[in-house]
Amino acid sequence: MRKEIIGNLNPGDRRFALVVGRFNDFITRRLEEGALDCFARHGAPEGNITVVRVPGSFEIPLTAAKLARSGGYAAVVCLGAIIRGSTPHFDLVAAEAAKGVAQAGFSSGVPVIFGILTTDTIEQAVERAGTKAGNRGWDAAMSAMEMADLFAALEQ
Ligand code: INI
Repeated sequence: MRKEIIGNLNPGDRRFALVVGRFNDFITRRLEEGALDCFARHGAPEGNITVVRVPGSFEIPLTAAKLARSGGYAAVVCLGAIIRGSTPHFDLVAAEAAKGVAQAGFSSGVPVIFGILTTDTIEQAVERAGTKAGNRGWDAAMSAMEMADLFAALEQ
């Protein structure tokens, strides 16, 4: 019979880390609120969530890799906001953040979730941070719970 392995949206008693960029914090605070709300509404105890703050998205991958390698977390959620309108080096920061977050997952073997907005305008960022287009922080927390549960199932 066909076997299917899936992760459920169940945090259990697992611990999760959030790495939050302070740059564009009027957006990243909303992403953080969305992620924390999502964990709470799915039953994760507040004490099982650790929030780590870094200057900007460029610093997120290194920090996420350190947390992921620590062995203390079932998944690491990366939250940042890179807005083209506000920087000439948008492409550089965005590319490094995306590559780095992926690398943090590969090198640690722990799910590291990409919740970093990369938008052309501030309006687009606002739309993805709890207004018209949902909240990417919430979505990232969902992915973290699913991947953590999936990885636990894959280890059995
Ligand atoms: N960091 C961001 O998270 N978003 C941005 O839009 C951004 N801009 O505009 O430059 C940004 N830059 C800071 C960068 O992430 C580092 O913190 C900084 O370069 C120090 O290494």
